[in-house]
Amino acid sequence: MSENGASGRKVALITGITGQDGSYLAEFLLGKGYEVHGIIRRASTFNTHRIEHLYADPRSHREGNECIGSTGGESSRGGMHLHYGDMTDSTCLVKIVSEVQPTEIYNLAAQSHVKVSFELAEYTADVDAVGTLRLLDAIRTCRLTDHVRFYQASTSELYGKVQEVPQSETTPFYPRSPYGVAKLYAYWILVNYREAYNMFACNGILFNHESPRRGETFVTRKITRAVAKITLGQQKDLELGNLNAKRDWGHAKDYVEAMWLMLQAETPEDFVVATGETHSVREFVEAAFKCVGKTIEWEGKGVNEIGKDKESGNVLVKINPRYYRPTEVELLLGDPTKAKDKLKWETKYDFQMLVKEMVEADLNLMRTNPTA
Ligand code: NDP
Ligand code: GDR
Repeated sequence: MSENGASGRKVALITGITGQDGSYLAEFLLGKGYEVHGIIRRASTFNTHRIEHLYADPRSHREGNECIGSTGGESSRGGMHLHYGDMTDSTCLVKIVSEVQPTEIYNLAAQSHVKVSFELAEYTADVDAVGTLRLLDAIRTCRLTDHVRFYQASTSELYGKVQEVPQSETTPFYPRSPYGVAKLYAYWILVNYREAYNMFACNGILFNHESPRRGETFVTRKITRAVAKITLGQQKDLELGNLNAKRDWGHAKDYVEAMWLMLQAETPEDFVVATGETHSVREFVEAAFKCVGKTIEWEGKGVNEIGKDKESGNVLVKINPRYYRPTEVELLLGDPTKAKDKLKWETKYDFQMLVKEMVEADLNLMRTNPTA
């Protein structure tokens, strides 16, 4: 049994709590009776829309948010505690870890967009690679290495250029973007700290996972938003890049449970979390349009390829090369056998359920708020 369980304290600190995964993880841990602390960045507009429902009174949260902005302190509402901080600022990380005395830390904060990382390569390395080092060192500075369990949001982007299919914990890494390379550093610094300081620290090598809370510029959400807007007459067509890239897409709700399971295990290990099924971007487009009764027919090749509505003949999908990446990850397919066997992790969602939930959520969103 974990040390956390023995001491009875269940205090989680989540970096990246305002993101897709952070919001589902916070919900999940609050449901398990954890005291949940999150690190948020100061932004010029509210960046807490994904976690507002976790506050007893969202209006009072906003006041609280202003309050922590002016005092530099902490906001606590509805069982959740928020702290201003940033992965680029080691002083604040030490201060927060020292104050919170967490039993579990989930490091989800990242500049997480692969294409953007080619434009913001140094910043991505600072946040995703050195940020992880800063947080691990904050734990050492606070003398908590024996008392805290650490989860690192590693990624299937580590595999990059195809070396082996399906990809498992033993597949060699070959990242193909500044994001992937930054995450490779984070992966190995965690392994090093685990071995050097005997820390309970795990890499979750998670394959793509999506949900209605997915950021709007990732391909799945971009597609489901466009399908909703096209259906409601708010948008004409959808521009995409590489339709042939294949991804192993799961649901974020299933994946945050795997994060937690890793930290409840007897020993700290690294795990692949995936569905074991892969689909192309093209297949995702077809499945999403099918949810609104449209069949897509493809014509042309490369940048000239188009996707037409079979019934009306209207062009609904076009290629725009600006969405191509300088180096692409063509095929991801994970082998989740170890997580299933050792953690007893199971998925509740399949591909069709995921696509349907995302399309329906975006239809509801665009009906009530066409400018969303
Ligand atoms: P999101 O992009 O939705 O969320 C990223 C979070 O990190 C946000 O809360 C963001 O804050 C925060 N953040 C960004 N930069 C900083 C910084 N400098 N300091 C503090 N916080 C920062 O990502 P996901 O929820 O999808 O992913 C969570 C983690 O898992 C990421 O590390 C990602 O790289 C990794 N991952 C994701 C996968 C996926 O398919 N979703 C698969 C494998 C790994 P703000 O809201 O202010 O922008
Ligand atoms: P990915 O996700 O790069 O796998 O990283 P993304 O949804 O951005 O791209 C998936 C694939 O779709 C292709 N694609 C497009 N992508 C975007 N964003 N926009 C487009 O218009 C478009 N057209 C085609 C891409 O080229 C790519 O092949 C995500 C992030 O969450 C990472 O943080 C995480 O580590 C990995 O998943 C696992």
